[in-house]
Amino acid sequence: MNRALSQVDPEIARAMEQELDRQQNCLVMIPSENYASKAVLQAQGCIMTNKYAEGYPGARWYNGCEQVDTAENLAIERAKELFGADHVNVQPHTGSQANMAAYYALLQPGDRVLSLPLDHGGHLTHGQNSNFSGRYYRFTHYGVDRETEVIDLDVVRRLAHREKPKLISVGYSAYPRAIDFAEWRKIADEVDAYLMADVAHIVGLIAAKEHPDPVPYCDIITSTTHKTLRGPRGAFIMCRREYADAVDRACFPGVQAGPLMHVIAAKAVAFKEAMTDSFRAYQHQIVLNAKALAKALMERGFRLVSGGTDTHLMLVDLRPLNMFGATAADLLEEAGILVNKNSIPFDHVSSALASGIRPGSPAVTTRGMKEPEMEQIAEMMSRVLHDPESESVRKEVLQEVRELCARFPIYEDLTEGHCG
Ligand code: DSN
Repeated sequence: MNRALSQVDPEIARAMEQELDRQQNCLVMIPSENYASKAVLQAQGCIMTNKYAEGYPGARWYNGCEQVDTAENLAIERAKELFGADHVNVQPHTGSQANMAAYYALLQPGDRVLSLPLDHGGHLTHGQNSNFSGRYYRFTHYGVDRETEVIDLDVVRRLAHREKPKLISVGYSAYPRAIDFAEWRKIADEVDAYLMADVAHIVGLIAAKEHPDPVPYCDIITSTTHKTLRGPRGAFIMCRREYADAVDRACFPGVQAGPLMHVIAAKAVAFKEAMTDSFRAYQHQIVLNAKALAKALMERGFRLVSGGTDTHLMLVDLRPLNMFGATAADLLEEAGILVNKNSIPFDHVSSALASGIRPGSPAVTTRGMKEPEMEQIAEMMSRVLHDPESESVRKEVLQEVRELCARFPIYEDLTEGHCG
């Protein structure tokens, strides 16, 4: 029972050790990834994983839930305080399941929904054909404008009046511009639709008031906890008081059964961390760093979709370099820089190749990097992508990345890839 992981399963222990090494020695520019604190990691690896707790605090289907009730109540109360929400459900296992529960709470199969499609920056669960959302609900999509590459609210308004959706979805995975939720509320009210925000990416910025607040304007808000919020891998839902019962019933027993109580405990820790001045300063720096990176990339000739960013991420259009996003991501990985390929609006190639990449600043900002390092990263990215034939350039950059990473350790007191 008490043997160490490395004794019980040396192969997994070794993979974790190497993962720690990888995370320490590369630049994570994937905007949905981050480094959770050691406290969050410890909570996520705790004994609450052993407990079944279907139901909600004070009303469980199993006995022995006193301590997990404490954890869940703390998570709920902290999230309510952090965001000023009427009601919070912290049980969704993932962002996709939070969205599934949100639709389940407010819609019937076949209801109409208006959303941004995946290839313009939305998410699979925003009505993609191969996803449950596209199968069970009737989605109509608005897109970004071909010229400005931002969402044109006049187009959204016209579509809303034509389609009369039951729910309008706002909030995205690959859209670099701020969202004016008050304007979206007006459109939703004009057609008597629910307004739902999926803030999985920007939730940390919202908590720190670095992005407009959806809470006063949206009926329901879904989010992950592991991106800019820097918590454990998971999700939660906020909603207006009148939808509280529907949301709770949708999460359990609607789309999930046993909640992951160890992850809920870690969510409580993350919400507590997000109430601190240092978290607010971190979110402020995320935005400064993203803007600095965007500017430095544009100065080196890269075209950014919509001309820049207001948030933590940006989309780089690689068509002028005659390069696929998939190729760019592989070249950069060889040089120690991790980005993800990403379709750009009106892309002519498949999403498996994609014409863009989606760099972001949350993880490198957690390491303590600031504007000068963003300039250095842009310079290294430029050297790699402007000279794709040169293996020696990638080797040189890899060496520089290693040196930069050594100056900004991720977990000073962690020597194995786990906290136990
Ligand atoms: N996979 C997430 C992202 O990278 O944005 C969205 O679910």
